[in-house]
Amino acid sequence: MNKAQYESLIPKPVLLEKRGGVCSLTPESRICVQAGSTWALQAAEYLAGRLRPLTGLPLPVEEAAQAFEPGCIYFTAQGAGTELGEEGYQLSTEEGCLIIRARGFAGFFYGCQTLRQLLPPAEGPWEIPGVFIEDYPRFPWRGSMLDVARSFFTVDEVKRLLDLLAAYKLNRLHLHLSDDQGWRIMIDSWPNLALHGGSGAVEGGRAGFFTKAEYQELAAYAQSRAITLVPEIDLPGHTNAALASYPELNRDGVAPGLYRGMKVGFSTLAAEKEITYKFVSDVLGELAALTPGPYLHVGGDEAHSTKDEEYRLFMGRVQDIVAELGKTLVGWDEIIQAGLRPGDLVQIWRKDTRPREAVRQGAKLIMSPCTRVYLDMKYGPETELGQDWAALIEVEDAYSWDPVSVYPDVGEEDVLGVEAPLWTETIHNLGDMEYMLFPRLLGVAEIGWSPRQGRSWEEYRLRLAAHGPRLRAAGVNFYRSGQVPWEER
Ligand code: IFG
Repeated sequence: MNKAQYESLIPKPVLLEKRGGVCSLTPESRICVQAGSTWALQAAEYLAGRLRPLTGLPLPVEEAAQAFEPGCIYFTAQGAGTELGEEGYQLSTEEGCLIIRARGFAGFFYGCQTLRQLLPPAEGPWEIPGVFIEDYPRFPWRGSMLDVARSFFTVDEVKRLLDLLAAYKLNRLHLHLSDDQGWRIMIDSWPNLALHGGSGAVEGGRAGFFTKAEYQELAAYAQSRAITLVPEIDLPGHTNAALASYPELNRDGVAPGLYRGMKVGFSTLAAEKEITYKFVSDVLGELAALTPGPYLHVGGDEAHSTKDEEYRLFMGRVQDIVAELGKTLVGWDEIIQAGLRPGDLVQIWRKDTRPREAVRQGAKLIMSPCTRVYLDMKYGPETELGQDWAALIEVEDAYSWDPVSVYPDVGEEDVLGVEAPLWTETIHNLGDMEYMLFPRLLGVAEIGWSPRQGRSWEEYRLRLAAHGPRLRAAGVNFYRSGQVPWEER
């Protein structure tokens, strides 16, 4: 049993006790599900779908047998304590079989992700080392953001990202669907947004847009991997693609051309025009109807061309619209100045923002500090891709920080979690996306999931090194940082 399978688990479990023996998967092995548990059955089917092609074993999924049989995998809710919550699980080898105990789909699903990492990355023997694991997340919001507006990414590419997020127990994918350079979702009542606004991109980027069916396909795919899609329509700034699509949205009634540059802050909706609020209401209404998750992200960032008073007026009406849709509002930290409502979520990204003010108004924080988790930032000066305006972010920089210690006056209960954005002004294809996200995103996943105490770069870097063969087996185009002694097995 190579140690890697114990010591390359990412994110690190809350509790792991090594035990003797193994659970060996053989042609006789079955995946058994407690009768009546639809969540367990869904997770078991997912696991079978992943292990059959990997191992070549039949691994039939059946209703749970009474007695536990060696070489079998069991899913059951019995014995799953309340401390596990919705996303926690217990995974243990007992009498040569493997048992996953959980209370909800996410728990069973995350037990499968850990089980996958306890099996070898690519070759047999398919043995799970004797182990007892009890595990559950520190934060409920653990995510990444893909900017499909500067440069578009296809349904299959987003599905690939969702698979990789799920492997590390990340449970939010924020899709930045609109910006100056592109509009990426069809809105039936304003079709030109996608038809015209989706026909451009940043220089060197890709044009395109999701049809409603494609967006719903992504939302369903995410849900089947315990991931909630968080759609963003950036308002009132970052709106050149919308303004270019409808002259009547513009203050002077003249539509600007499509924009292919990299500047920010030059565009704004006209807060004094009533049509602006019909536009916002129609767009968010159609998007809300498409989105199974509870969140609508309304952007709010870098509205440098919107007067402060106009911004406050505009954001107040947007909050009314989101509330009427029964959704939870998310916004970049500039929305703090517009006045928040209890339950709003504020995504902290800037160095000089005031999170205490947001918390005082009843908001919760999603931590995305640009100097730590803006993964469009270069690793180092030699990185060709990406930008460097916030910081150079090597693998250690993205790992060695804590969401609760970024600001002195923010406590554990104020922070909902962590999210690593990937802006795509310079990232135009899947390979480049993977290169910038991996391996830094694994560290973010650990920050979001694992206990704060005991976490250290010195220990993590060795675990990440041992995890390298797993990234390679998954075909991930990851950056071989010189900070990590990669095991090139
Ligand atoms: N800031 C802008 C993004 C993107 C980014 C690139 C936010 C909230 C710089 N706004 O980050 O649109 O241009 O690193």
